[in-house]
Amino acid sequence: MAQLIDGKAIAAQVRAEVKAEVAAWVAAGHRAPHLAVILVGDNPASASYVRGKTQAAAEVGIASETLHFDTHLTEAELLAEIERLNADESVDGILVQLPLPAHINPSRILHAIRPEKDVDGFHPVNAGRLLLGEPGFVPATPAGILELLRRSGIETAGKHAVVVGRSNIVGRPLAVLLLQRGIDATVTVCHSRTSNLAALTQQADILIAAIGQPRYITADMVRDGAVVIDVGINRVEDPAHPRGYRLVGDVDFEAVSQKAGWITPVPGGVGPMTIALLLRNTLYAAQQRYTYTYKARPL
Ligand code: L34
Repeated sequence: MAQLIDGKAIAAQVRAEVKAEVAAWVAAGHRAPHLAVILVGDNPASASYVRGKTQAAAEVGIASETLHFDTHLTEAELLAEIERLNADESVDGILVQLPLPAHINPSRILHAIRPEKDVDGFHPVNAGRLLLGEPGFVPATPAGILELLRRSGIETAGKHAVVVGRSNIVGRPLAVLLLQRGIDATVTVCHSRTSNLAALTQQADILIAAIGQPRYITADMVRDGAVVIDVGINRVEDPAHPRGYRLVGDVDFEAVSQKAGWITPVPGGVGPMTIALLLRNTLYAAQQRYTYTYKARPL
């Protein structure tokens, strides 16, 4: 039976650290860090994640505002809004919640955010810095996964990490982070066109599932004692549930938790870490500290 990696508890610890640092920053005479979140349209999941972000910001003393626009907002209008926030000296961090409506080109929007305010780390300048191992903003979900491993005392050096998924938000940046000096994993990246996926996942000491398919990773794909990190947040219909749906990950938790050594639950795993690390990035944006480094050894 796997040990649970309690993302909810670890995220609370990170938030407490951010809260203390924000308090010290403000006590030193600075204004509170300020995050602007842009939400376009009415995707209920996006609205709920954004609420989670602004609520968590308030709890740690970060000022935030949500700019909520109708789904018909044009790309030009959104670009104008970003230009306004780029120029606003009182705004430290800008986040555009994804996905955007189909008529808006997400790259064009993300490229318009000043890299110094890009707390999501999605701007090509920050992506390039990450690739080169230079100081920059690291996307919150991959950074959160590294914190989960580090704070659980899980060794990464010399381990075989298998990342399933190659998105710009999770898979790719995570693979690059795992290779970073001080983390020192050996990394395999798999995706929808990988042949014989199971043969690769079975070799993982650390298996990260970021596919976006409910319960895609089954027990036969996992090595005994492996560390399994489930990034998926899939809503599946469940009439028995008060909300009419249930959240399940990309991992078949029930079966895989019998075999893995460590596992993250959904909900309560990676999701809360994404929010906690966004807050940390926002504090760093205010402090103009565009980096953090990971220690190879646990805290
Ligand atoms: N720009 N877009 C931008 N940045 C991001 O970092 C995100 N992401 C992903 C979607 N779009 C984005 C998020 O914020 C996914 N994501 C996210 C954030 C938080 C949670 C899930 C996804 C989260 O809080 N999950 C909870 C359950 C929430 C619920 O009940 O619905 C959990 O325990 O997993």
